[in-house]
Amino acid sequence: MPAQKNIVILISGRGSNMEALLHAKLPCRIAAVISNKTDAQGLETARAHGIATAVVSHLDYADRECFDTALAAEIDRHTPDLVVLAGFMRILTPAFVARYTGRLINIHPSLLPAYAGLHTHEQALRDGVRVHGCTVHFVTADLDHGPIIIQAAVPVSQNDTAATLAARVLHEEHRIYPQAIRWLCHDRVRLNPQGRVSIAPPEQMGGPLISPGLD
Ligand code: NHR
Ligand code: GAR
Repeated sequence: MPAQKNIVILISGRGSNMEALLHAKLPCRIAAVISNKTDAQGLETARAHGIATAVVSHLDYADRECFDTALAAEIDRHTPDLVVLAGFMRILTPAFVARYTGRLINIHPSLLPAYAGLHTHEQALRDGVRVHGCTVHFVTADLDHGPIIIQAAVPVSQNDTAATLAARVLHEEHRIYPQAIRWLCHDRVRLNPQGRVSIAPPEQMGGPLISPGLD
């Protein structure tokens, strides 16, 4: 058996995606959870699971380069094979991203490339899309435009608010993030030298979603 990979999770807040990963019994070791915010709720949850935690506050650094250098130093103490952004809210510098090429992933609450950036659910409701969702992707310097690993789509109802839509998307985030990480732990998914995602066969094709449903 090859040695288990180490993963480091970066959070900024609630940490429900992190918690889904803790409960998923992944074939890897969660070496640490690091937050850029001292008051992130997810830190408590991680500690309750006996996982090492650290805070690297962006407020303590003069600029993004200095913050990212300190963050990388804290991450590297845990010699991670994979660095996982789970509701992490700071844009990372190109130098940071380059250091972890092929080992840095994010979950984003939209069907990328639609709705990069913040307030994705409000944007989707404003546009009147009937299908929305979430995306796990490799992180590149191009914000929210890195190569896509897995996506989940959900229907949008005319009665949705940003909160009800966010909850429907979040439920799927908690399903696809553990799956993506399991593939990475088993070396079934990788970022190839052409900068595209390769998934080792057999790939299971997902089903269609029609929204609103047909009569
Ligand atoms: N960094 C790079 N280089 N590339 C990506 O794809 C990244 C990234 C850092 C974070 C997550 C992303 C998301 O899923 C992510 C992807 C924060 C912002 C943002 O505007 C945008 C996208 C994402 C995360 N952050 C503000 C900033 O000035 C701060 C906002 C706040 O603190 O609330 O960094 O959506
Ligand atoms: C999740 O919906 C995640 O996709 C999103 O924030 C939420 C974090 O929830 N991430 C971003 O918007 C990144 N900019 P969590 O802290 O409970 O996992």
